[in-house]
This record gives sequence, structure tokens and C-alpha cells, in this order.
Amino acid sequence: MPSELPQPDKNTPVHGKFRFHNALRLRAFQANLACTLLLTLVIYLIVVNQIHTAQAQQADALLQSRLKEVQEEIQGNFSEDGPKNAQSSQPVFYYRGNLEAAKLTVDWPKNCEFSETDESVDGLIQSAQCPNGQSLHYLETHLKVRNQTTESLTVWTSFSGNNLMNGASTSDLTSITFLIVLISFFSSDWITKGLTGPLKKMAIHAEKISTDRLDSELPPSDIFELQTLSQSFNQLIQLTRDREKHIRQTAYRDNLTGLDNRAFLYFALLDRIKNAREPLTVITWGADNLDSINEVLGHDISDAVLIRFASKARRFFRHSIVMARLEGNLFCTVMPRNIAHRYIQMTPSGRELCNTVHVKGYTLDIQSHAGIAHFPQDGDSPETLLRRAEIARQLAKKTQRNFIEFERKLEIRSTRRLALLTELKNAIQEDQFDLYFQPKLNVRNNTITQAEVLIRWNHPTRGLIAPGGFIELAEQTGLIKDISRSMLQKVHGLVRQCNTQGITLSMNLSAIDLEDRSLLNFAESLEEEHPDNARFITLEITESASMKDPEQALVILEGFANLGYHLSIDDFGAGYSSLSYLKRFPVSELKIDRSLVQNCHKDTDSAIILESTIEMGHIMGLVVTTEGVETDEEYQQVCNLGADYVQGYWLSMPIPFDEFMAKHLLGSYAQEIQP
Ligand code: G
Ligand code: MN
Repeated sequence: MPSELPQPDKNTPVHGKFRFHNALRLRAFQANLACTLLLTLVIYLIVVNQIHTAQAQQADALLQSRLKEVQEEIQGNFSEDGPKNAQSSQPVFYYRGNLEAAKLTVDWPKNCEFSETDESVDGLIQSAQCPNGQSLHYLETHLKVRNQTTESLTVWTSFSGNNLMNGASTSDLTSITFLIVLISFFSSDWITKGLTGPLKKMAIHAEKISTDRLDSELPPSDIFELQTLSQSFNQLIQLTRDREKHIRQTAYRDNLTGLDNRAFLYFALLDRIKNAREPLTVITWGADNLDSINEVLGHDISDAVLIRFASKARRFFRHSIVMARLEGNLFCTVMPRNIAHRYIQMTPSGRELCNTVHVKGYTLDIQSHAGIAHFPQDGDSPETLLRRAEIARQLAKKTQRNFIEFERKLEIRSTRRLALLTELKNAIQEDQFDLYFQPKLNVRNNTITQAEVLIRWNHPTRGLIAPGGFIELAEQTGLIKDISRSMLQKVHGLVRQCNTQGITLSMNLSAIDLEDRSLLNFAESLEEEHPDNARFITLEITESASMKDPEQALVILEGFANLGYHLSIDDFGAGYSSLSYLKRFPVSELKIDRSLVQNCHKDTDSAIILESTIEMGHIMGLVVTTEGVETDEEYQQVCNLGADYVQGYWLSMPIPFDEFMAKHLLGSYAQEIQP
């Protein structure tokens, strides 16, 4: 499924990681450095202290042994500048005199600090702190010599003391610092990697997920916190996955029928077109009479019909790639062309789609017409293919064909129609319509007392356009209502003038005019302006128009009849008819279509049909007019078969009002004088 989500910038996460990695490393390095320094300091202090203690003990031992030596010496071989200890690397001095005197000798270290409270106790080692970190240990003792006199003896030694930096050279310090930095660096790197490794994995997965790969999950981690993070993240992914699934379902599925929807069809078609693996066929079709089902039986039934209709279609087009409801009652399928070809060959009748469905006790006949467009020949984008299939479908619907395959000329037609529609709207605004008049001959008394008012579009560039060229479009777009209104108004405006010449007028109504009360309401308003006019006007309703919704039509027609209008059934015999309904309409005239008049003088069957139709009209108490009489022979025949009125080119083409009035006044219709 193509995604419209913005793709993440490939560089961003890399930079992000890099920065994150370095920041973490710097922090770890700082922490490590501080810790290592502290640790080193503590160790250093302990070591120094231990060395010092050891040195002090050694110094004390030396002092004791020296003292012993000197004592033996004095008591034996006495010498004033007694020998110095030659065995030890550390010099031990003695002085035959008391401590105060010893301090004056050259060997006594200078500027040593003595504890004030210390008093020299006989034979007890004392200590003092001297400059350069030297420690001084000394003792003073009294001993009896041979002459039994008591002599003072002072023994002392000094050694490097507990001064921290004492003895440490610059190179030692540099090495230690370098070592500390090195240890800090590698340990921080190790820690950072331990953390960024799993984080990096997480980031890669997160990146995958952000590029619409919701199937991946974050890997488990040995680090507790990361494990928790990873679990939370996976829960989040699961949630997003569920939500996405739901969104996809609602975004790409038609809720009512369970088929795909337009968006899905669009994407799937686009995908197939991009890959261009095989020729495709797009088929659109509709449940065309659903509107009437909706109106008569309500939404519930029409929804149920759609569901049944959809499931039938799904079964029928089971080889389709996509099967979608585009909107309302419109469906579409996409399938490989060779398969579609088999369907088209196999089901030329298309009855499988136009079918009866049984819904909630109703048996309903669904009318359907299909439009077909092929990829690549008819277009290489979903929009074009759908539009062209739709153009073909519209034509199939209009011409009552089961299906039509798109052809170039259909589009030209539809473009022209679009242009015409704009022009038609304009024509209504500017009233570019002229009235033409076609007289009717009363064959019983050979007089002209009626004329049918016909509309012509006086197009600024295309010239006069007959109703066949625009009425259908006007009906499909509802513009016919405006046209009928203006016609009715114009006809009302002419009634008085025609009336003085003994002529009544008739005009055509459209099926659309019988669907709602708007024209009837307008007629009522005209009644106030032109009272009593209506009885000089006949409204012609085509048979099929009145049949579309006979009940509604009946209400409207009765409304017109009540206003005084005469009503007439137009084009009778041209299509499907229901006499039982016709009988219920308050009509007074039956106009028989040219298709029944044609050839009525040539073949017997036609004559029989025409005759019985005329007779039927008479039986129903209607005045019968035969339309489209073009030749003398036809005229003779319709007269023989009992028609009351004759209309057609034989008598006159539709002509402009002035010409019509002039001819009427002069009585110059050649045919009028004929028997
Ligand atoms: O449906 P209705 O009868 O209102 O149709 C009238 C149309 O029939 C007008 O457009 C008119 O031009 C056309 N028409 C009138 N008389 C004849 C005729 O004798 N032959 C043919 N072919 N058309 C006619
Ligand atoms: Mn007519």
C-alpha cells in the first residue's frame, strides 16, 4: 500500500546519533576522569602513608641499634666523634651530650618543628618535621660510663617524610596524568559503547518503523532500563499498528458493502499502472434505478439492495483485482484484460449484473449498464481510466445497452456536451430561445384552430438548434424547468392575440416538470396575471414522461387540469405505455407518434395498428391527432383511418410566429383546400 506519510530525512538520524554518541562519551569521560583522579589520590595517600610508617619504623630500629652500638662503644672504647653507622644507607647520628647540645651540631637538621608539648623522655624516640618533607627521629638517653658519671647521649636520624610531592618527579606526574586520562578515555568509551550499542540498535529499528515498517520490533536488551524502554516502545508500536490497521480498514473500505472504496481502487490501479505488468480493464456499472427504490421503499431497503448487489457482483467478477464501490450506487472493478475479455465474450447480455434481488420480502429488478475502459489504450492514469469508463457507462445507460467500451469519439461527444451545457445556461439567462409554430388541421371541418408551439434555440454561433439538440441535456441537468417556465410564460403572452384569430396553442412539458410542483405553482401565479388564459392552452405530455412516476404525475396533471389547461398525450405509440394509467389522466387528446403514421398507407399491419390506436383513443373519449404526416398518401390514409387532427410537414413545417399568423390570415396553406 503506497503511503503518503512524509519520509524521514535520511541524514537526520545519523547526525543525531553521532552527536548523541559524542555527548555521552564526553560526559562519561568527565565522570571517569574525576573518579580515577580521586581514586588515584586516595591510593597515593595510603601508599605514602604506609611508606612513611615503614620508613619511620625502620628509622626507629636503626636508632635503637645505633644507640646500642654507641652505648657499647662508650662503655668500652670511648671516642668523642663516635663512628657513624656504616652498614645502613640511612645515616644515624649520635652526640655525646644532651639534646640541646646535639641540636647545635652540623648534622642536626635545621629548622625542624618540634612539638611544643614534647619533652624529651629518656630513651623514648621523638619525632619532628623538618623542611623538604624530612622527618627527624631522635632520642636522648642517659648512661653511666666507667667512671660512674652519667653522660647524656643523643641519637638521631632523618628520612624523607610524608610530603606528597616529595620525591615525585615531573615525568612521574606526567606519566600518571597521562595514564589517568588514558584509563578514563577507554573506560568511558567502553561504557558509552555499552549504552550506545543497544541504543543504536533501537534507533535503527525506530528508523525502520518510522519508514512505515511497523512489522519490526525493538530487540530485547541486557540493560534493565533499556529493556523497559524497549518494552514500552514495542507496546507503542503495537498500539500504532492496531490503530493503523483500523485507519486502513476505514480509509480503504466501503463500510456498507465491505468492498474496497474509491481511494483503495485509485491506489491499487496506480500501483498496477506503474508496474505496467499487464493490460488491464476498468469496468464501472451502477444500480441505475436505485433512486426510485430509495424514494418508494426508503433507505433501509436501498442499502440492503446495494449490499446484495455488491455481493452478487463480487461473485460474478471473482477474478477481479479490485472490486470497489465508488460512491452511491456506482461500482467499479479492475481486472487483467484477458480475463475481462472472457467476461465480455461470455456475457454479452450482461444479465448477471442487471438482476433481480430479493430484499426483505421485495423482489426488485435492478437495472445496470456498464462502461469499460482499457489500460493502456484508453489512458495511463486512474483518473483518465475511470473518467472514460464513466463516459462509456453514461452512454450505455442512455442508450439502454448492457455495456459500452470506451472509444475516442465518446469523449469528444462528452466534451461537446459540456461546452453545450455552459452555453445552455447562458442561453437561459439571455433568453436565446425562439418560438416556432406548427399548425394542426382539423380534418373534420378542414380548418386550422390549433398550433403547437415549439422551441428553437437561436444559438449565437451555431444558428437555430432544434429541441432534439438540447432538450435531453436540459432534462438531465434540470435546466428544463427554467425553459418550461419561460415557454409557459411566453405562450400565455400570446394567448389573447391567437384567440382573436380563433387559434388555441399547445406546448410540450417535460417529464421533469411532472416530478415536482414548481411549474404548477408558477402556472398558478400566472393565473393571477392572465386569468382565464389556461383554457386556451393544451399541455402535451409524452407518454413515457407521464409513466415515470405516474402517481406523482397524476397529482400535478390534475393540478393543471383544475387550472383549466387541456392535457394531451404526446408521441403515443413511441414507447412503453400503460393504458390503465393513461385512462386515469385528465387528458382530452391523444397524439399518435410519427412512427405509427409512417408507412400506414403502404403496409396493412401498420394500417391496422394505426387504426386500432385511433379507435382506442376514441373509445377513451379522446380527440386523436396523427403527428408527422409528411405526404399526401399519409394524409389520405390517416383521414381514412379516422384521425381528427393532422399535424406534420405535409401541412406545415414549424414556422416563426409572424409567418404563421400571416399564413393563417391569408389561409395560404396549400393543403387546406384539399378535401
Ligand atoms: O413530440 P412532439 O410531437 O412535440 O415533436 C414535435 C417535433 O416533431 C418538432 O421538433 C417538429 O419539428 C417535429 N415534426 C413536426 N412535424 C414533423 C413531420 O412531419 N416529420 C418529422 N420527421 N418531424 C416533424
Ligand atoms: Mn408535441
